Amino acid sequence: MKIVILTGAGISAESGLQTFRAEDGLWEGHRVEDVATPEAFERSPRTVTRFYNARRIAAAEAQPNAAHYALARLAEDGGHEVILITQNVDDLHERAGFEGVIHMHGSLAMARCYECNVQFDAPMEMVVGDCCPGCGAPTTRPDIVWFGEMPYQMEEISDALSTADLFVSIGTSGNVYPAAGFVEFATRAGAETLELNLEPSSGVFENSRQGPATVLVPQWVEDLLA
Ligand code: BV8
Repeated sequence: MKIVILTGAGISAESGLQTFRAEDGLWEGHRVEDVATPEAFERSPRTVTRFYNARRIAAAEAQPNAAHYALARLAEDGGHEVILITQNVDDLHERAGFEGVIHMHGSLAMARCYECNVQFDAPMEMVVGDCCPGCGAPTTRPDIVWFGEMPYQMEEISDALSTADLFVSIGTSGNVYPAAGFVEFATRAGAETLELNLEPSSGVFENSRQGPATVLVPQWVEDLLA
């Protein structure tokens, strides 16, 4: 069976990483539009750089949880073709052993030059004006897809969604597009759909289970591999 999985901040919540929609609508004390847009970076590059440095450190200090490990086990088993698309910018899926994660919103581990577009490993703490290892210009930024920017690997994602037998959404509120539209795309392409989330999201799924990812995901994988 070809399984396409989309994960969001909820799968990393039990690893101690904050999700985006805390009740006060603030995210690590910031409004999203003040730190996750190209305009924000233009307007206050130090604030945005500091914000991502703090999240890069938090992600490095966090540990993958049972949900991350269960997805790696599912892929390793080889009984099913598993494609994992994550909206998360942490590397917990990789550190749990999942290979070939599609980071559609970029990754804290990477930086890029907005002059020559070369991508490179991000230092733990980036500094505004750091020079690009490619062209030497002082034009480096976190390799994160901000609001208003095109997500990565959309071609690969469309191919996966149009040929999936099963689409599973884990730990995402379904607020941000185009990711929030994947379930509809998969449904139209004839896939079964399942949501594993703390509470129902805005998406329409054939099956939906509520609970913490560290309980639901290992259970779902065990049932599949049994
Ligand atoms: C694009 C990287 C087009 C940043 C992120 C008006 C103006 C401009 C744009 C738009 C607009 N209207 C709509 C748009 C499009 C916009 C959008 O969707 N906006 C929303 C707000 C309406 N989208 C974009 O701009 C995208 N690009 O459209 O480009 C384009 C076309 C042509 C040419 C150029 C461009 C780009 C969006 C990407 C933004 N970057 N992340 C960073 O991380 O710093 S988005 C960020 O929030 C995440 O990556 C994620 O995608 C998103 C939502 O977060 P979730 O993962 O869902 O987390 P959330 O907190 O919301 O929910 C957590 C869930 O987990 C909850 O349901 C909770 O119940 C559950 N949970 C909690 N604990 C647990 C749990 N579940 C299980 N177990 C637990 N323990």
